[in-house]
Amino acid sequence: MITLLDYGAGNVRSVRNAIRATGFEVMDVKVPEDITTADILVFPGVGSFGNAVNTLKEKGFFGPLRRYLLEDRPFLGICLGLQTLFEASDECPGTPGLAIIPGRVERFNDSRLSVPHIGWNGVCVKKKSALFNAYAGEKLYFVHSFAARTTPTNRDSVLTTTSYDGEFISSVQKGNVCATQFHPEKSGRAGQDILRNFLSRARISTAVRLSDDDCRTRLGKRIIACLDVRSNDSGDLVVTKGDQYDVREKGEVRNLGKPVELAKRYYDEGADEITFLNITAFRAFPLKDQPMIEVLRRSSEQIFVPLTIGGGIREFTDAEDRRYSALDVAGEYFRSGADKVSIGSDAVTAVADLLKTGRATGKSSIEEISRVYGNQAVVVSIDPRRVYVEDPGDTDHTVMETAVPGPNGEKYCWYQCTLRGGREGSDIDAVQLARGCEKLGAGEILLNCIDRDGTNSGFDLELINLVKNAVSIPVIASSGAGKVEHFSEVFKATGTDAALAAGVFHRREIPIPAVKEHLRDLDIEVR
Ligand code: 1PR
Repeated sequence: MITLLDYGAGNVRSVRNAIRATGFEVMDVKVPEDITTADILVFPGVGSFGNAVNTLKEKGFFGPLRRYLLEDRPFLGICLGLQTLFEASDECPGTPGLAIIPGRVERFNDSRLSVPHIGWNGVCVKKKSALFNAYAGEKLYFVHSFAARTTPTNRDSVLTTTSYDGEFISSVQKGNVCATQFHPEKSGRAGQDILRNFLSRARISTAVRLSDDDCRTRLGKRIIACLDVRSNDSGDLVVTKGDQYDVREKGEVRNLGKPVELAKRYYDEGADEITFLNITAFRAFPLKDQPMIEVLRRSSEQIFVPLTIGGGIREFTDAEDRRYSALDVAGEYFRSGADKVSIGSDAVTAVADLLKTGRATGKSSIEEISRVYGNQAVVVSIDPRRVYVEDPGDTDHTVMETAVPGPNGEKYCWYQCTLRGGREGSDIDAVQLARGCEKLGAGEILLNCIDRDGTNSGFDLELINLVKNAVSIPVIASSGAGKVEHFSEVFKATGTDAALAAGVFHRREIPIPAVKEHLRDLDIEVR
């Protein structure tokens, strides 16, 4: 029986599912005594350092947890569960951590790198430990903006390090107290092995220090499979795919498969993440859309890479006049197994307000959700389309000279953001939206392109460069992939952090392993 310390806010469903998949049962900490009586305690911190420590204190968990750790009892911290073991964090100066390991957690600080550090990176093993039994050097999944560094005082507890802006601590072990900055529950089969190694030993044997060889790891470029999901005319939930967002063929909604089965296939093929977009969620209250919640629940039981869900994340009032905030909607998705939510239309509205008043209200969906679940859990999905102009002076928007002229030979264009899946235009351009969302606290941009969607003609490199250069959060390039060369092209020609595709995967035109193999051949780092 594994005791899970869930202090309420986060997505611990994926941790629970991953533990169960290794054959163990899980019970939740409900009262402080549950910590005292635990045999093996797992703490997957979620949100921010300050929020985590303060919530532990409010619930009366902080003292018992610290005693449990000082007694050297079996413990696995994940992500913030590692960071809170340190003395303090720049994320919340003045709030002391559990102080089990000496040192301070710092923000990544290199303007050339995307922050958060999201994706699959390696680890350099500094100590021999049962935790990494049978570990064969696979990449593991990270998502964080802050990290601890090796110092002379904590060096003995450092199990592995990882390279990003220099070297940071990616796992620690002090006696029976272990913690990982990466997410074993989201790191595919390698992560499952690490979790099993920990859980199957009530006592982890003392780690033995290895030599201090120079070792560097590299963050991989991510390949994401995207499933646009909606009901077809018979009411069945199907994966569909449009041409420039039109998903109907001869009047019928295209049916390319069942969501959970298809997602599982992509997981087995080696997709680094799976994204579900509930593409008609703007029409109805998404929490009434139980099939979508069920898709998420079932997927998260069998898929151990990050799951993102988008569609309908905004404020709603239902037929009984009950109000649901965007945070309520997102919370339901997180509890059902999502690791990130993706906000489309509502992000345009939030940034329009921001631009109008010049200040953030703290009440937008992006701000509310990132405050509780952390920036890394909030993706903004941009649906832009090109608007051609003859002269840059014809508009106030960020205009770009393009190598792909318009229908009347126009050499300039700007990217108009749309709402409701391209059905409604806005006066916000893609650069304004991306910058605005970053300011409001989004952790990542999913950059679609209506002009390229479903065309198989390649990614819109001009758009991707424009947006990538405007923000420091990671950008996922989307729309237009038609052959493996399009993936290498987008990684070589832009700084994009990930590439997402739908049609080519659904129609089995390119298997995901073929994409990875092609990228590896060109020395582009992938998992
Ligand atoms: O506005 O918060 O409710 O979110 C709605 C979400 O649904 C948005 O993320 C929006 O992008 C998405 N969406 C709405 N309508 C459509 C549609 O296709 N009719 N999907 C749609 C479009 C893009 C992709 C596609 C890529 C890659 N999303 O899903 O996966 O373009 O395609 P390809 O590789 O086949 O070219 P809200």
